[in-house]
Amino acid sequence: MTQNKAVLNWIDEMTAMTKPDKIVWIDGSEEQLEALRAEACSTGEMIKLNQEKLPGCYYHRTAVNDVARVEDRTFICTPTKEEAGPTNNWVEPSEMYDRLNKLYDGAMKGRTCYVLPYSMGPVGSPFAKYGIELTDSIYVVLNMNIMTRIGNKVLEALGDSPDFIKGLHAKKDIDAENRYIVHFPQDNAIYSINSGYGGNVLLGKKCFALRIASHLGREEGWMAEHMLILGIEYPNGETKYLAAAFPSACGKTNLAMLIPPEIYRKKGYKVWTVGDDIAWIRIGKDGRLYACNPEYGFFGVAPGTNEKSNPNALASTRKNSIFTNVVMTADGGVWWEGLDKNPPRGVLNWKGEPWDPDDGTPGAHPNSRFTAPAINCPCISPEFENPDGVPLSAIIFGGRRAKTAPLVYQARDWDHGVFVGSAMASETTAAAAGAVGVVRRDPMAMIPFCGYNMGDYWQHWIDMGKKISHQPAIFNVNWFRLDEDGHFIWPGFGDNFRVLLWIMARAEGKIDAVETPIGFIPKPEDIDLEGLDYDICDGHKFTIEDLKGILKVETPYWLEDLENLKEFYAKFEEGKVPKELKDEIEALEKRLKG
Ligand code: GTP
Ligand code: SPV
Ligand code: MN
Repeated sequence: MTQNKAVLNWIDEMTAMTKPDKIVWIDGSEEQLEALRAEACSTGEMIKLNQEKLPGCYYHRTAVNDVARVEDRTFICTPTKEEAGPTNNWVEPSEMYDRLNKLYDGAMKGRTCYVLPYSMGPVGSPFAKYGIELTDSIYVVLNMNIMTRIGNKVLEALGDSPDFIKGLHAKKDIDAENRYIVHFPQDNAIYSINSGYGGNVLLGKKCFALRIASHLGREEGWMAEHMLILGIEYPNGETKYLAAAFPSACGKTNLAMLIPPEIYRKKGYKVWTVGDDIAWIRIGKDGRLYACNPEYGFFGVAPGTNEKSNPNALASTRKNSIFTNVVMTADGGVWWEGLDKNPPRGVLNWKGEPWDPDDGTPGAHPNSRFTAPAINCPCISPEFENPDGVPLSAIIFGGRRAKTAPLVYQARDWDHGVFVGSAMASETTAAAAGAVGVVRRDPMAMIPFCGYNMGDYWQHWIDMGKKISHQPAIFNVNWFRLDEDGHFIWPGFGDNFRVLLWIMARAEGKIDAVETPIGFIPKPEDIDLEGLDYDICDGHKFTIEDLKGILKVETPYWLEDLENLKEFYAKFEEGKVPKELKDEIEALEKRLKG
């Protein structure tokens, strides 16, 4: 426990409001966690899986109305609406506190309130920030134990300091109408009520490490980004790092754990995973950008994960993991669409109903997830716990675009790169409640996660560029171009390594490229296609002609997209979109019409 007055007073205040029967401090010990697992199994909240096949693994189903982040119920309650900006939901803070106080009144009656101290970033490192989550869910405690560093060591590191992020989570009635995910950046506070699903309730993740942290980063001169971090080890033993921002369910976990094609493995190339979802980025003493993964585990999309697409992710889930909303088999195993081609029979679907694979419904929810310890990952980077992070040579933006965006292009310079990030758009996925497959603007993959006005966020990016002596090169990728029949053209997954090598060669100024109105694209012969001689689909093999097709800049689509981007910029208050970005959009239009 702790003598920290700020912590104790806040807990008194919150528990006086929520009125739990019991308060239990989570110390992080294996004995206490094991007792909680047993308790959750005794009430049916969790199910122990087959311990021979999946040692230390558990299963959980959320309510059927509670299976994804809820962006329309997520609020950034800054003192003024302008501080939250046009892309966030906003309610005046005192009005929101009134609403919440009513909802939380007695919300934990008959329940236990767990006090969960956690750290984002290695405890005691320059990156680390501490939080305490009060929650009435054992599922949350057990997931946070995988996703973050928890327990007494965090309280010790915090000492008497009042500098911690306050998080209050109550499951209440899982009532979708009264679900709230609320952030008060000025108070370092997060409130979550009426949900029990991942991103809504594991408050260290999107709520703290992105929404609150992006606000802190702006004030303190660093950045919190929705980015994976990976290292490429070259045959000479050197390792270079990059970070990449893709929207939810657009391939971060897959890219972070990529296994290079055989021809490269034979030469001695290797990819190391530093992070798969969030990067905190600071300026190092040498003037370069350094990135650290504040998380301790992976909360990954299950469907589509298999021995071929992402063997490292699959291996990470084989012990001490939690599976949410997947299929549970009769012998206590798990299954999801895309795991293999043999759907099991006599099983229960994500809703807990007997499921027949032939009935046309998915067995696992499309946003079903695994929670796996990062240390389980066979390719976890030796730098994973480096308190100073890893130096970035390149930053990649990307999205899911059937048309428009080419496979890869490089921005002209930092400011143009920030523009490219601001111009990101992607088809929506099952990671958030709402329609799937609709193109929406998603600058830097941060539209659901930026804790302040996105115009100010862009300015922060521009300003950071001015403060660093070595700016990483900035790129945009799109693995998701479709042909007329709706098939992916680019093979993707491990073969994305071919594009990463071009990116790194460009970042180091080692090869030429073709200048186009949108930036630099590869000479087709500079993307090595050796070994890409397998069937992608229906007997089709990827050819240099296909490559040329997906590298083409389709001017009419770009001009159309520019109009859409202008409308998006126009949503911002006068003067909020940085002048640098306005200059970039004008220059791009000129070059395209050139
Ligand atoms: P969040 O955890 O929601 O932030 O998602 P993420 O960005 O980590 O996405 P993830 O790697 O889990 O991939 C999501 C989906 O995209 C899965 O169904 C993958 O199979 C698919 N996917 C990932 N990489 C590729 C790729 O290179 N090509 C294609 N076609 N699909 C991919
Ligand atoms: C995402 O949606 O980007 C995720 C999953 O990584 S969640 O934790 O639900 O936000
Ligand atoms: Mn994510």
